[in-house]
Amino acid sequence: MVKVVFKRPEALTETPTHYCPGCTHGIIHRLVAEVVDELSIRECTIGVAPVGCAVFAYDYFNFDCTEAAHGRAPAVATGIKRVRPDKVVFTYQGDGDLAAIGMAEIVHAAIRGEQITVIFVNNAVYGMTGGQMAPTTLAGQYSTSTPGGRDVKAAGNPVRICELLAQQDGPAYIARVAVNNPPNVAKAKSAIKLGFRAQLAGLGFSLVEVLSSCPVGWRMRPIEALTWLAENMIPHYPLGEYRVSEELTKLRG
Ligand SMILES: Cc1ncc(C[n+]2csc(CCOP(=O)(O)OP(=O)(O)O)c2C)c(N)n1
Ligand code: SF4
Repeated sequence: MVKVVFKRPEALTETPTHYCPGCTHGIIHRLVAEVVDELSIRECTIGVAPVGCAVFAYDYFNFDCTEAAHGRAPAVATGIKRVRPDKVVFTYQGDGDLAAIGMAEIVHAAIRGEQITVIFVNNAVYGMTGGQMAPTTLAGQYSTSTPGGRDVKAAGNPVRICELLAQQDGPAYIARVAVNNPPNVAKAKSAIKLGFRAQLAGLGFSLVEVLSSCPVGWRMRPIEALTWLAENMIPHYPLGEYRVSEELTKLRG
């Protein structure tokens, strides 16, 4: 008899994704799906898809999903969770969605300590619309709207979301991870799982920022993009846990 050692998570449909070759959105989808399977919450999970490249996430996840326009995913998730506290509700948002048009929603949801989990995919550009500057674009970084590199005097400084939200009292868990190599992918999965566990235990808001590549928007080959992420994004966006509530610390033992 053949032993199965690797298979598609039940929480992913068999739909091929539309992501560009080398894009790490697909890895992050898989991690979320594996966590949902391992926590046995597939039948009570509701995802909220964003604008941006993950707009079709509802086609790829094998559980209930809805769509929220223009950064409003945390507000939509808040409504769903308050009406159905028995559901596990998460948003999946890019940096343009979350840190630009949706900045107010994410800050207020975190401050209120809404019982939702946020998967925040930071690839430092607006991927879907052509690789323009996002709030997270690094100083000096090329984008289609900063062809000479981001000039912070003209465009402001890149925003660090974990550091910003970790100052607030509402969040139970705030962490930043990356998916540029296998050890980091494993750590990313653990953080995503803890984010969901915080919600399951009713401990408050949780957000996991995932540093992700956009080889097409960055005009790089996939492997070059992963190296660029490690050498440029991680120094500016340090990985680690920025807030772990006391209750969550006890829960994870
Ligand atoms: C108010 C507003 N301005 C612009 C747009 C166009 N728009 C749709 S997706 C998107 C980029 C989203 O980028 P990001 O959230 O970083 O996700 P990615 O595509 O990189 O995964 C933009 C600007 C919009 N939908 N709403
Ligand atoms: S544009 Fe960038 S973020 Fe969007 S699918 Fe392609 S590589 Fe991924």
